[in-house]
Amino acid sequence: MVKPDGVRANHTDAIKEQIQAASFAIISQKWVHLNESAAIAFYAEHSNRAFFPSLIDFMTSGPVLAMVLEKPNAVAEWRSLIGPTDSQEARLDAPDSIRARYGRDKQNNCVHGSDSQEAAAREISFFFDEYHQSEMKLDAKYDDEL
Ligand code: YYY
Ligand code: MG
Repeated sequence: MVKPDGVRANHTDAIKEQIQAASFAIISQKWVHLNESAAIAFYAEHSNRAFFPSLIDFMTSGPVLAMVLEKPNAVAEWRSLIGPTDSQEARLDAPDSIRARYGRDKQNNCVHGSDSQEAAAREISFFFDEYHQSEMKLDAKYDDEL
């Protein structure tokens, strides 16, 4: 997922180029504007953390681009391409990573990546199953660019 900061700063095209250069296939993609309940559901595992309210504000602050990426060992490969959670740490440890290049800090880190096969299955279902669509507002603003 390209998060609201990445979309706002127009980094989506550069990120997609990096995705394709790393030999991922983009299987599905969708613009979505998460509402509060959708953002809370997506990040439920972090609901007790001090940063949670701020994370929810951030994640609902604008549209995101959700994508299904395919590649052998995709979860680990994508986590490696995006780099560490904190963009400032990423700039030190993984300077070519997406978070190093386009993120700003721990919260504004530009992209999300599922952290396991199970999380990937859950998160793909969250964004792409009809059942969940009432949880979020589809944002057709840029659909012609997909
Ligand atoms: O999976 P990843 O995104 O790398 O990090 P998580 O530890 O799962 O945290 C999810 C999300 O929460 C992170 O991308 C930004 C935000 N966050 C934060 O704002 N402040 C922190 N100290 C830790 C995480
Ligand atoms: Mg995570």
